[in-house]
Amino acid sequence: YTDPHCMGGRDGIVHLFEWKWNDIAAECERFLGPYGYCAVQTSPANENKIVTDPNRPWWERYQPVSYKIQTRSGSEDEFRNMVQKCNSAGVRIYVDVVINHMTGAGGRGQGTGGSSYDADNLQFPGVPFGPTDFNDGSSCHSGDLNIHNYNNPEEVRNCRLVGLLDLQMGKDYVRGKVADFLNHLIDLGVAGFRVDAAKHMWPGDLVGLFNKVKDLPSGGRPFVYQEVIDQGGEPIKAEEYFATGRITNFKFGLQLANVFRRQNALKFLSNWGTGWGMWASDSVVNFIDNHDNQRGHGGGGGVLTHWEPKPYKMATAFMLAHPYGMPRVMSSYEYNRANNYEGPPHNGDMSTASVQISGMSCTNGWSCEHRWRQIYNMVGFRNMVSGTALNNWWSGADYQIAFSRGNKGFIALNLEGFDINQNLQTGLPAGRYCDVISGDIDNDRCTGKTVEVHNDGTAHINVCSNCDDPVLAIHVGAKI
Ligand code: AAO
Repeated sequence: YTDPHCMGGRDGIVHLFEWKWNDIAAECERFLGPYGYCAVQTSPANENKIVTDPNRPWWERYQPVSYKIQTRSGSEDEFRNMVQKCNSAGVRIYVDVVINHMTGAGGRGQGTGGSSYDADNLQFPGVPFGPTDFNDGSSCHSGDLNIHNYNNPEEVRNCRLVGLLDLQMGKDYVRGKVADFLNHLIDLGVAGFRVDAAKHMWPGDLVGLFNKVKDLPSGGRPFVYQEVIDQGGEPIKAEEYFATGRITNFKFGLQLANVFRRQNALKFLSNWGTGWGMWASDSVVNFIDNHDNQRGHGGGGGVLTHWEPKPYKMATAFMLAHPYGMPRVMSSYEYNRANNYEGPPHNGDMSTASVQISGMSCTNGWSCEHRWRQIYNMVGFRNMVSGTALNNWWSGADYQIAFSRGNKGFIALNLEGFDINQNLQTGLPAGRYCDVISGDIDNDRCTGKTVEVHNDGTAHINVCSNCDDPVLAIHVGAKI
């Protein structure tokens, strides 16, 4: 479950949060394939509650009504087309699967696929699920059936997360219905799953569930990464979930936020990874921010987001240059930050607006961080250095570091108030290289800075200070 099934050497995931299936299909062909992303994490694909107060919030998609593939992102046919187009472009699809619960308690209505539901009576005929398929007072002893105490593992698993009706994943019938959904996604060509709210399901129940999930048509187990918010303070530990895949690493972004906000020295990153108390490299999916914590939901705020572009780009460059773990790049949309519930850019009827592209940028409210040069070029860097170790670590001051990746790539980062101006060992073969942070390689010439590497692998490295992009990165794929 830990193999991401990436096309040779790639390993970058982009979370195209709230994107429509037709737009993802187009993006795979015109950008993600050509620029070397391994995979897309999509928003939940199954039918969800239509929430009108507030009006169509992004989080309505985390309230399932059925496992029919019909949401604001599109129909099952559009979903199937997206997976086929992306696979043909060498880009895998991982689906965000919300399988711990159904809608919030109370109320009745229809979902985005037209299925009715009655949460008052725990009736979800679109699956079907009925009252005996949900945890109740016999397994949840919190009094009001909700989770209040994260220091009580039984409460966290058997009670309701923010009031969401909690499925009994220990029941074979429930596992069967959820497995049918996951197997249907595999039939459509999906390569893996982001398991929402995994902390709220017993690890043994997830083993029982995935035993019912088939191999991929191409062979091997689906790639699974489980959302478990573990920053060290609770009895539930992310490593409890290793039998069914990787885990989302919520320590990663918080620690890098401290460093790139200059609250902890850059030079201490010399042992980044398990040396900082994090899990093994092939057990994690790492990220700077995610859809929850970029808006203050989930694992607390405090992370860097695209609203702080300078440290965000630097931390992302570091994540992509460093060999530890599998990186996920967040791709967001703009919204009034006073209303953190706001859904994606939309048309008058609240349907999701298609992404408009102008040059390399998205224009109509989509942030498209994955299309920022300093980010997509570091995805290219990461692919080029795949499989090499980190060496030639250098630190010229508390906030100046540089390192190479085998004889394939070299990066320098500067958060001091003075420039890096040094002859450094790059580990690279002699030649002229384009700095892929300040520009691109275009018809065998650099649109940004050029770096001359001498026969002994050294080069004069100059990195600005107090500038927009105090990072320099070169690799053998950007040699002229
Ligand atoms: C909405 C409304 C609710 C309403 C509900 C039902 O907002 O008011 O009651 O509908 O009608 C998303 C939104 C929710 C939304 C939900 C359903 O975020 O606001 O509720 O859709 O529409 C916990 C879970 C984690 C979860 C996170 C949000 O463990 O799995 O809460 N994330 C996923 C999705 C998320 C989604 C759901 C789950 C539900 O990514 O988008 O919710 O499908 C501690 C715990 C964490 C816990 C957090 C927040 O975190 O450890 O496990 O996450 O609290 O409750 C330090 C600690 C850290 C701690 C943190 C915050 O950092 O180190 O451990 O402080 O206290």
